[in-house]
Amino acid sequence: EDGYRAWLRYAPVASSGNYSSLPSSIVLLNATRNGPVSTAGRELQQGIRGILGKRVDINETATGSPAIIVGTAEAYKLVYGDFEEEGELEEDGYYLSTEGRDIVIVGQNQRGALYGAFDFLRRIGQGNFAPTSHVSNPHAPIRWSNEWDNLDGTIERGYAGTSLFFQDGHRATNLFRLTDYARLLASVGINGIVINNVNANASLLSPENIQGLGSIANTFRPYGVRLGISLNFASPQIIGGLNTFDPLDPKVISWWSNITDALYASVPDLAGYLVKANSEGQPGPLTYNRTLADGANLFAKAVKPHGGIVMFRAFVYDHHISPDNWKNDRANAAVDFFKPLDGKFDDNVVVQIKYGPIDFQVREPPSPLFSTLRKTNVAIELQITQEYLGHQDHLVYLGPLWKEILEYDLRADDRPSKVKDIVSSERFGRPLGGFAGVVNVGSENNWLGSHLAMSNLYAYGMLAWNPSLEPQDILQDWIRLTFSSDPKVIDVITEMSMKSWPVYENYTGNLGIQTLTDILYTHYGPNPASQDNNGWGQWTRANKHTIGMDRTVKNGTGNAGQYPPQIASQFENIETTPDNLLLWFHHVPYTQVLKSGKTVIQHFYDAHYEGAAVAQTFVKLWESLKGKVDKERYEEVLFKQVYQAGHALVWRDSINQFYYNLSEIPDQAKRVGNHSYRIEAEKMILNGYKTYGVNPFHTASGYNAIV
Ligand code: BDP
Repeated sequence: EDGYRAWLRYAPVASSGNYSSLPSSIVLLNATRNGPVSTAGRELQQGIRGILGKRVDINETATGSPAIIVGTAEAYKLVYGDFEEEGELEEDGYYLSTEGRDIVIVGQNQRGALYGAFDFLRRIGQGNFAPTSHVSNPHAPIRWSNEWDNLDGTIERGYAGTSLFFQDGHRATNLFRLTDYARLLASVGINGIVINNVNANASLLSPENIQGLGSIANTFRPYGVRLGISLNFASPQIIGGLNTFDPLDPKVISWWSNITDALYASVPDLAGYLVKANSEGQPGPLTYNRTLADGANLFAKAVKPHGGIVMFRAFVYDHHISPDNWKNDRANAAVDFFKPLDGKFDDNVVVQIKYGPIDFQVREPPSPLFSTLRKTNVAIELQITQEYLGHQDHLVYLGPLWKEILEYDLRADDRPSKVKDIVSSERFGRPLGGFAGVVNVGSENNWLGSHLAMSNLYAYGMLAWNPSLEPQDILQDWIRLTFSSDPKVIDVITEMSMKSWPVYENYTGNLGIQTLTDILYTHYGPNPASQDNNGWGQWTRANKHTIGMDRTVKNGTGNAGQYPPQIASQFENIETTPDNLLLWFHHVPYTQVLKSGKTVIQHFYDAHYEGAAVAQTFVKLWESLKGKVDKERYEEVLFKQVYQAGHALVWRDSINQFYYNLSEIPDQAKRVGNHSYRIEAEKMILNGYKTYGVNPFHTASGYNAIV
C-alpha cells in the first residue's frame, strides 16, 4: 500500500449484503472505443472484482438477463424506451438506479455515465448496498485541475517530486501514470486539466510540443478529462518571430489563430486556454495600453470556432508595490483592474478568481471580485497543493476552508449571493462558471507526497460537484475508501483532519494577519519579518505598538468598500469585524481587546501554544492506529506527523518571540521569551558536525542545518 491507488483501491468489503444477486454482466450501450462509457465498463469490472470478488462480463448488446446497464440517455432510450428521469439530467449529470432487476447507470453524456459508474463504486466500496435511485448533476460546468508543471520537469509549488507531463523541454516519454491520474480526476468529477505552469513557457507551442500535447490528451480522453494549456502572452514575439505581441495587431491575431488551429489539429477536443497576464512580471496586454479584456478576447476569438474557452486569471497585480504609501493595497488590485471591464469579455471567457484577495493564505475573506462582476463569467481558484499551508508536511484538511468560502454570502444587491451560487453562474445568470484547483501532483507514488493530503484532492472534486456537501462527510467517505471502514480509523483520521486547519492557523498567523511564512521565496516556515517592506504587498504593518492592515474606507486602503454594502459596513467597523479577520481589515494596538476578551497579543501567544500542543496530539492519535493501517502508510504518515509536531514548536516559538521582541509586551502566562532550557543550535559548539546553508533556506534555523 504505497498510496498509488488512493481512494480507488477497490479493497474487499467485509459484508457484501444482498449483492450476491448482483448481475453478472455489464451491458455497454453504444460505447465508442476508448470513450468514457467503455472506461466505465472496465472500471466497473475491475471495481466489482476487487470489492466483491465477483467476475462480471462486458457485453455490447442487451442480453435479456439482469445486467448493469451503462450508457448515455440517448443510447438507453433506443433500447429501453423513454425514462422518467431523463428530463432532470444536465450536462455531465447521471441517473443511477440500483432498485430494480437491473442496475442502471445513464449519463446525460458519456462522461456522465462514467461519473455514475464511479458513484456506484464509491457506494459499494464503502459497503453501502442500500438501494438507491437518484439523479446527480454537477453544480457547475467547469471543474478543472490546474498543474503548474514546467517543461524542464520541475513543478512550481509542487511538493511531490517531478513532473508527470514534461521532461527536458518536451512531453515526458513515459505517460502511463497519466492514465491513472486521469482516473483519479474523473472519479471525482473533474472534467478538464491544464497541464503547464501559469508562468508559461512559450516553447510549449513548438511543433514538436504541440504534437506531444496530442499524446497527452489521448491519455486523458477515455476519462472524459479535456486538456487545456497555459499560454505565455508574449509567444508571438518569443517564438513566433514577430516584433510585437500587441493583442490588437493583425499579425498577432493571425499568429494566435494559426497556432490555435495547429493545437486543435493535434488535440481536437482541447478545452481551452489559461492565461496569466500582467502579473508578477508576466507579459500582457497592458504593455501596449490595451485592456485585460482585449487580451482575453484575443484568445477567446481564436478558440471560439473550435468550441474552446479561455480561463483568464484575475490574479493581476504588480509585485513592485511601494510599501511606503499606506493607501497601497495588493488586495485591491483585482477589483481595480476588472471592475471597469465587466461586460467587455467575450462569452467564452471565464475570469478565474483566487478565493481570497491576496494569495491562498490560511485565512482570507472571499475575493470581493465575486460580487463585482455581474456580466462576466467567473470561476473560483482553489489550491490543493499546500503552498502556504505547510507543503504537505503539515496536515491541513482544506475542505472546511473551501466550504466556508463557498457558503459565504456576499449579499450583492442585498440579496442572497453565496460564492458557490456565483461561481455556478446561477446568481448572475451567466452561461459559464465553475472551479479550478491547483493540484500539482508529481512523480511520488502517492501523488501529493503525503497520504493524508489526498483527502484535499478528493474533497476538491466532491465540492466542485456539489458544494452543499459537508466536508466531514466527504472526508469520511474518503477515509473508508482510502484506509478502511474500521470505526477507530475513521474517528482518528476525522479528528486529526477536522482539527488540522484551525490548528495550523493557530500556530502560524492568527486573526487574519495571513500565514506569516517566508513570503519572498519558499512560502514555508515562519518568517514574519519577511512580510513587510517589500513590493509583494502581503504586508502586516507590524511595528512596536500596532499591527494589521487598515483596509477601511475611512482611514485605510478602501478595500472594505469593494464589498457589497452590507458586508462593507461589517468590515468597516472593528466592532462588527469577526475576530478571525480583525487584522485583515484593521490596524490596531497589540492591546486591542477582542470579542473573546483577550488582547490581540495575548491571543497570538495563547493560540500558538494551543495550536502547537494539539499538533503534538496528532502523533499519539496516529499511533493509536498501529496495526489498523498497513505498515507502509502507517510509517509514512507517522513520519510526517512527528515532523509536523516538531515544526509546530518551531512556528510557535518563532512567531511568539518575534512579536514579543517587537512589542515587548509580556505573555501573561509567562511562557514567551522564557526558555531557560533552550539552547540555540547556532550557539552550540559542534563536535564532529558541520553546518551548511540550506537551499531553499529554512527560515527558522538561521538558514543553516547541521550534518
Ligand atoms: C503565487 C505563487 C507563484 C504563482 C502565483 C500565481 O507563489 O508561484 O505563480 O501565485 O498564482 O502564490 O500565479
